Amino acid sequence: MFARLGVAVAALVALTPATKPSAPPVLTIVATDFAFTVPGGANATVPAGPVTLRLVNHGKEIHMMGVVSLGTTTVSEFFDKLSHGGFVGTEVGGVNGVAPGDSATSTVILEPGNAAVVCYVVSADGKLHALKGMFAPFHVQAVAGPLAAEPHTAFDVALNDYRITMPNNMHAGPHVFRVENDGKVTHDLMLFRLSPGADTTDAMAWHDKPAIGSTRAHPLGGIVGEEHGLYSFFDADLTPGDYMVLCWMPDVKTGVPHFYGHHMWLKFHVAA
Ligand SMILES: [Cu+2]
Repeated sequence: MFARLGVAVAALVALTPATKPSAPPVLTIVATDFAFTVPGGANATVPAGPVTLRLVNHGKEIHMMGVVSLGTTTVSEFFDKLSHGGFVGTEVGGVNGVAPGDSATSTVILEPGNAAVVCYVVSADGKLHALKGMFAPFHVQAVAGPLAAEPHTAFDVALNDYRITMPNNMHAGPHVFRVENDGKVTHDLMLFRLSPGADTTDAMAWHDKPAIGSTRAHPLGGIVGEEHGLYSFFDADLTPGDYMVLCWMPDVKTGVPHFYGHHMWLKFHVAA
């Protein structure tokens, strides 16, 4: 009796090691004009909890990668809605604008179920990249043990309707930002490095040609739309200079991006 109990306790101890949570798994996705290559293809699966997404842009246009959590909704239902101008699912963030030849990283918190990555950049012909093929499904699997640890963050960014709040004592170096949406509507955050002499209008020129952008405002990723109450993370290696963050989400009534219609942008300086 006691011997049997001893074996059972030993087995339990072996199954629950007292180790600290691991770093999030990293999923590297390659963007081309106009497709996403996801490791595992149609069978791509990631564990629930924090997952780090790295977007590598091998295309000639700017790309981004929004993550939509679908639960039991199928990806074909999602795509059907999207191609008719509608939307279904929960926007949980993603990697925002990445220039050709660049890469950027973001960590999102995923719930089990169906999910998809989507590029919402609009080409010069007015067509959404997603509808040209930049759309890929993946599956989020429930985890029995502890979830991966969230990234250690250097800076907190708060998004509200319609304001961005972030520290103004930024210094150069690689940083992790935690971006929380405290507003009622969905917001995103795109980061630009401004060329010397460039001003905010250079970043805002993106409104007119998002697939090409502006040579005086270089995109450095950020996070794609996240809904009320959600948070996610992005990495940025900052050199000294001037930067700008802005929210690209369209207003629910007018369709005009928040940075344009609601002045939801912020310029900041990074010291050496
Ligand atoms: Cu916004």
